[in-house]
Amino acid sequence: MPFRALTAATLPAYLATLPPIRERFTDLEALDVVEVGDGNVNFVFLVTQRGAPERTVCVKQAVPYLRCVGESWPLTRHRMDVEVRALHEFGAVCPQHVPAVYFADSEMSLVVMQRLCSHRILRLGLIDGLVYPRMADHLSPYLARTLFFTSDLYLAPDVKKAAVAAASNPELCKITEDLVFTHPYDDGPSNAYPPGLPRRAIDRLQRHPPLRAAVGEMKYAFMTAAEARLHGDLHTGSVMANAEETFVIDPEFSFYGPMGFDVGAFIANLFLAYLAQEHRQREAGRDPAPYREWLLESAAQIWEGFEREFLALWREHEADGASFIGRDLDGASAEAFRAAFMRHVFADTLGFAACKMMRRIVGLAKVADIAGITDAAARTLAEVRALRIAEHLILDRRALGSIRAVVDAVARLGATPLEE
Ligand code: SR1
Ligand code: MG
Repeated sequence: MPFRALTAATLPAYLATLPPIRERFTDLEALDVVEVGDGNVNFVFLVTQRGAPERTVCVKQAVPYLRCVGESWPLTRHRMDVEVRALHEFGAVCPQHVPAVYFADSEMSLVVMQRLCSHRILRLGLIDGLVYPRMADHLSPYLARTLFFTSDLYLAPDVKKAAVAAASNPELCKITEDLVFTHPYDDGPSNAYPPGLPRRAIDRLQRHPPLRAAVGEMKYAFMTAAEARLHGDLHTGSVMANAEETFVIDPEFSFYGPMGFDVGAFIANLFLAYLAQEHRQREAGRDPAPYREWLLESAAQIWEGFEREFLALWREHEADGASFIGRDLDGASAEAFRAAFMRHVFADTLGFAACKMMRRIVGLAKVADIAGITDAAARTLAEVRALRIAEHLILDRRALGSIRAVVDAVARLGATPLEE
């Protein structure tokens, strides 16, 4: 069927033409459809049979432009093919944290998938101050499994190279190259400076050679280091969760890139939530300390759990003695390489986390955690602190020896006054 953009009114008739979807419903005349997409890129519909809430699916369609800007920003519909493939590949290695795909239509740039009925976008829950007790337990294996099983540490070299080529996603990567790694630092056209952000804080990003050089290194790694298949946009708006379950959604930015980009993206968003919650918790009449401690502890546990599980998968894979570096003649070299590899991923994680934090303050597409703070002074304070933390993380990414040192630094710099 040639492409046409669907609406809540036209979707039921389209679904009725799809045998695998038709059989999920017993009354196709009684479908309620609501468009719920609140992301920047696509349209999302929830379809439910009236009187049978268990008969429900989620439909996501990519239109040939960027949703949050409109038709003036054309964007390839190929992103839906990328997303569907990523959902299949991530679902194959981590089914408990990836929504099931029921049907995909490449020409219509559309996917029909599992509806997550009792789950909420994580960012919105965090803004409301909800604790997700399983979040770190779930995100760590998600990251470890998706990154390990798509890497050269697991795949045969020819299979991996073919996978890199098949996952090419140049248009969406270009968005990230511009919005995360270029425009925030060169006063680019897409920037949106917050009203209260002091000029000197912006200059610190844009006229500070050590920082520009470090961001350049991260951009180069993003563009060249095809280490593993990434989600590519793993912020807290790309996760749906409740107290028991966690699902990672929306991998339309997926491509083969540096592992630390996914880990760093998620941790960065927890740090931004941490900064926002000083004000948000007080505003809600609560002591901010316990919730903020949970956020930082979660960030630390996600890195520690990721590292532990990634290494366990790697050691298990090489248990027969065949290691990535070749025969381990002294019995210690394979472990030495693993330790060096994890130090590299850790430094990348911090560098990418920093870039993600900086772009969310001065660039297009802000995070509601901070941008939604209505008290102007409190918002500005969170923004200035975010930039200070980001600068420290990126400049000292190779010197910061542990995630515990990182969260200590976030707590310290996250308590600094506006004027320093
Ligand atoms: C132009 S799209 C803006 C942002 O939304 C997505 O979630 C990505 O983070 C992208 O950079
Ligand atoms: Mg998205």
